[in-house]
Amino acid sequence: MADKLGGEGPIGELCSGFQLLVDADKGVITFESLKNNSSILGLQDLSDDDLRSMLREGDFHGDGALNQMEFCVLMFRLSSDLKALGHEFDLNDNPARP
Ligand SMILES: [Ca+2]
Repeated sequence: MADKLGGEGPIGELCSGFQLLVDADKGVITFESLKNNSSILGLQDLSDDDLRSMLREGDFHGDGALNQMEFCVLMFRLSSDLKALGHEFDLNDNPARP
């Protein structure tokens, strides 16, 4: 699945976290699934409020959950924020347009 969405680049890696956090029954990331699986991504130190604001920030449609596209966009934005803080992420290795 992640292969189809993002290939091998950093975007694909960012999106692949979705599979770790998704609520298998609902097919989206909910507050509960995020909280239950947060330790997988090293997010266990985040408070409930932090997790909620993460969901809010990525939730375009206002349903309180993140689908895969919303999660990818959120992760991309968070990684861009990290980049701004001085961490290097190579997000420009997609083939150039013809
Ligand atoms: Ca949503």
